[in-house]
Amino acid sequence: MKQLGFELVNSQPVSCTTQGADDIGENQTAEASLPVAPITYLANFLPLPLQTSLLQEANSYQFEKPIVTIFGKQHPIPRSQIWFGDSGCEYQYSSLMIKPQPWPPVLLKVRQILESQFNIMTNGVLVNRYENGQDCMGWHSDNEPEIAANSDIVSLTLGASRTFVMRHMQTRHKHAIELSCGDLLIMHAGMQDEWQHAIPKRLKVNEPRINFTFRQMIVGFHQGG
Ligand SMILES: O=C(O)CCC(=O)C(=O)O
Ligand SMILES: [Mn+2]
Repeated sequence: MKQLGFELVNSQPVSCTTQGADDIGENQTAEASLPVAPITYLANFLPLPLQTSLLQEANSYQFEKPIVTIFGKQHPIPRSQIWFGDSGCEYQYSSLMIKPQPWPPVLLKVRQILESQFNIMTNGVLVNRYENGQDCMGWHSDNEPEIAANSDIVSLTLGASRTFVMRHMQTRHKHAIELSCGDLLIMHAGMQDEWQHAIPKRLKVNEPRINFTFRQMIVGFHQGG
């Protein structure tokens, strides 16, 4: 198996493999070091007390499972989600227009930590709740036009570990990284242009996972149009 790696900034080594999203076994990983995908991975970034209070707060979020139309057929998305953001930060997702809910206090604190520690400014966060390993997210890039060009997207994981897979759009090389409770993954500029990512099903996972992707939106993008 050919091993490739990631750009790692102030981070611990990651495990990766070049197999596909569907054929990556749960125990098949290997250490890698070559810089490839423009990401930064910080294992166990969020302090335990903040993990606990954020999980507690997330229990009160009003998650929804929107119905999307794919090739003319209607499907509920295979996870639930909620969008928090500043005023003027509407998010369009598979032809659905989602209005931002006001920031809850603990999530706002995490946003401020991202600003102070990394100088990463965000004004919206998509929270995805994967009930168990049946819930998943298909291949995609976060390349919607309302996301500020060349901005970083920061992903924080709580709860169950799940595999985050990346696929280079041109070479089709694939990598996988296991995201566990408290881990932070920063997708830098270029990631959404050159790579897709996904969360494949993991039938052995029985616990919920909550993922927060903090984004910088163009304020007012969907207003007046
Ligand atoms: O759950 C994850 O780690 C990925 C979430 C994601 O890709 C997204 O919200 O766009
Ligand atoms: Mn994404």
